[in-house]
Amino acid sequence: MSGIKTLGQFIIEKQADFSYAKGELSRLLRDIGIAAKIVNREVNKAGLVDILGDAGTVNIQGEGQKKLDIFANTQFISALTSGGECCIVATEEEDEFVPIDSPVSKNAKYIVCIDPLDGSSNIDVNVAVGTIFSIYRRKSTDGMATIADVLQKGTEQVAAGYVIYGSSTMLVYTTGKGVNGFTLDPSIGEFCLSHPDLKMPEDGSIYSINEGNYVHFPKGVKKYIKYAQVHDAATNRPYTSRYIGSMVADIHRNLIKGGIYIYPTTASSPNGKLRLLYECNPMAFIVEQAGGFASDGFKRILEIEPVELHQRSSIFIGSKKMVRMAEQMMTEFALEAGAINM
Ligand code: P6P
Repeated sequence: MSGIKTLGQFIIEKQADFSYAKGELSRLLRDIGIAAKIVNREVNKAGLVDILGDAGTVNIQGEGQKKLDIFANTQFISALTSGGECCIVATEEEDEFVPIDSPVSKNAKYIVCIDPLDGSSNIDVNVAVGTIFSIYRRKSTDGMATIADVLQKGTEQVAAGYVIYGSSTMLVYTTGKGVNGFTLDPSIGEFCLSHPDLKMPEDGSIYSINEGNYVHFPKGVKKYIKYAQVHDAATNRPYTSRYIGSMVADIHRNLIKGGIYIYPTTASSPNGKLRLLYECNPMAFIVEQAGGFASDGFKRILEIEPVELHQRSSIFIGSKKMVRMAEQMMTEFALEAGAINM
């Protein structure tokens, strides 16, 4: 095992970095890693067993649930329940938050917000999907944790991460001291450190957006897309358009190569499509820790005050210079429309 550092070894090694480290956060990250390996096993053989396709149910988002959505949701809730470090799970797949009330969780200090399987509509066509998670410390000090413990700003996160089930399976996470990536080695069943201290390029030439919604985009987004398509060698334009339809995969690629992912308001998603608590906040924490930036077009994602569990937001996330340019164009038109007072 010389030279290999597993996720478990890395977590213990870094545990000293946590100002309140008594091992709980380490154990919580371990629990998430275990569930990710179980989900990975099913995702990898999805074409061979009866786990493809629709579950025949609809989540609170009004989205048809895939069998793997339900499977992944169950696996993460089960792992977090038996691990004993989590007192509430807020998941995209459940209408309400899930209180964890088990003998081993009596003194649990952490809240986990999770999208168990993001991009699941891609599973049936063998495109990368992902899990996204966010970890907060509970604020309340007695009794059962409540919704107030869940509705915390993104700046309050103590950790965040994603798993990408792609050509290889990777777990990428931060505890606020940089971002590290681990690749699953199936031969030993361990996530092994493969991308230490990930840094997002400050600029890039990849833009990721569903241009099929162009007619409904805000003017600032339309201007940014046209800007991306202008021929200007000095600024590496025209940019390359890359949109997988799986946020984790698009952001992971942009994290490594540089780029911007945008999901703005559209006709069908007037408040944005992506969920603040378990998609935007964790990805924003990770990207900012790697040197990038995340905005709703006007305001830093991590500063948004959540008011309800399944709250949605626009998101512009990626290389800092690209996000700032897009914000500039959004603000230009917002001023015109009188939407904001500068
Ligand atoms: P659209 C998947 O459903 C998801 O939440 C993200 O992973 C992805 O980037 C986006 O929605 C795709 O949405 O409307 O472009 O199909």
